[in-house]
Amino acid sequence: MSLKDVLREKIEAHRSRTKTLVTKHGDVKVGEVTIAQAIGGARGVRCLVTDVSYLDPEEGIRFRGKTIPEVMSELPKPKGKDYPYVEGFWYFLQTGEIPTQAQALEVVEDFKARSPVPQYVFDILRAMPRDSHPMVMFSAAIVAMQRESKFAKFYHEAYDRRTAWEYMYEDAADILAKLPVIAAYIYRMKYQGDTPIASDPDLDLGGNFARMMGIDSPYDDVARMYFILHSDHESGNASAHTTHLVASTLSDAYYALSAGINALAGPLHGLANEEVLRWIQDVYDKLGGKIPTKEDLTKFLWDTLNSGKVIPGYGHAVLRKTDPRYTSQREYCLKHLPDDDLFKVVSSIYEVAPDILREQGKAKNPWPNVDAQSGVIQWHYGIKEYDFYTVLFGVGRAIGVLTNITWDRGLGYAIERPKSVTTAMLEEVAGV
Ligand code: NMX
Ligand code: MLT
Repeated sequence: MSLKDVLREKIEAHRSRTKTLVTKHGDVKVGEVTIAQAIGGARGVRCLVTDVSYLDPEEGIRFRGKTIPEVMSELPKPKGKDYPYVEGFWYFLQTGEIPTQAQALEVVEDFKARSPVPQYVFDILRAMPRDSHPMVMFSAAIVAMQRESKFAKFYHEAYDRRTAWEYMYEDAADILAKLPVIAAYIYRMKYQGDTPIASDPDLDLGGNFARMMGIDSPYDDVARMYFILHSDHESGNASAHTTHLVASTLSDAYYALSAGINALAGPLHGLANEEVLRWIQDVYDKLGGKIPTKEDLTKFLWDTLNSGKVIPGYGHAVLRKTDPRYTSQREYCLKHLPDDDLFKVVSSIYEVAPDILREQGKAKNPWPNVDAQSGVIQWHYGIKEYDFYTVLFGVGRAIGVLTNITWDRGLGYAIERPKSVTTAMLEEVAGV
């Protein structure tokens, strides 16, 4: 059975569960909302539903019930490689089933057919000021392709909510297959003297991305690892939530993903991986190029906090332990680049930052998140233009959010529209 046939079975089987919950148990409370939550970014409010991934504060992320080590070991891999096919991971996230090698390869072939990017996208990118942020270019390229949307066409010509997910899936797969081509094009155009590299039809998504970036093995495995690790973090994070919100209006996947990418571009969200490198380079500059010691880092961390800024790469809205995505990338570094100077600096920050954040007493989670470690690996393989890092995060994040909006349509989730209240109403409830 093809991925889409498996998905059809899964979605149809799941619909009755959703329907029963809404029609028979719709009044059951899942939680309550406090004033602090209403003002404080809805932290901890349980009002989103997804089965694609779940984030436990202590354990970290599970994709379709599996931990990161389980995903990395159980999914099929290209011959001689350490990390799974991104295409097989897409199959897994969409269906919840581990694909066989043949099923993963079927998606590899399907994505190849979907990967050509319309020429007008390159023309648009080339017409933009070269110093536009790469996230602006990335988001613009995605929304520019909206005219290709099969969902939008279906909506206007023959809309039927029962089959709407199929068109959402088509758009989702079309977009994901093109994103590595667009990301690599932006990189080569903007930072490598405008020297785009053509894709290789014999390679999988990770291998092809490394080739189009112009970086040798093991960067293909780095790409697979990176895209999988950044794919999903349940539904409440800003990029996933934005994508879901926009798609809930029956906007298509092009509009929705472009919006989600814009959310990812905030420094408190995905842009933090760029900020980590910016912060470290700033420390180097202030020390005249000397590698900072733990004492130097302690001083700079306090200076950062005392100037009212956050320590990028540390803290989390949900997690209360070291992010397993940080740990997974750290393990990669320990194996492949233990002597890298930047890795040593990042490790030293890990040794001092949690105590400093605890002493400062504000952050609820003093531990590192995914962004604290990801830049080191990219830097090591030659991507020193750190404002590009969030684009890489965006390619990965697309896997999760596009899966989520496919299921949103499959299960007929409603347009999102929470209720707002006024400050006076809160004061009245609080009795002030
Ligand atoms: N450095 C300094 N202060 C911090 C940090 C940090 N790393 N993390 C949290 N705080 C502060 C936070 O700014 C807030 O201060 P105030 O009361 O003055 O507004 C206070 O601690 C309480 O915040 P929390 O409840 O612990 O965190 P919240 O859920 O509001 O925010 C983050 C979560 C991730 C936005 C926050 O920890 C942060 O700004 N971290 C640094 C940026 C970062 O690494 N973002 C990437 C997150 C992962 N991603 O890829 O998206
Ligand atoms: C993410 O991957 O989206 C970040 O860790 C932020 C979050 O989960 O809130």
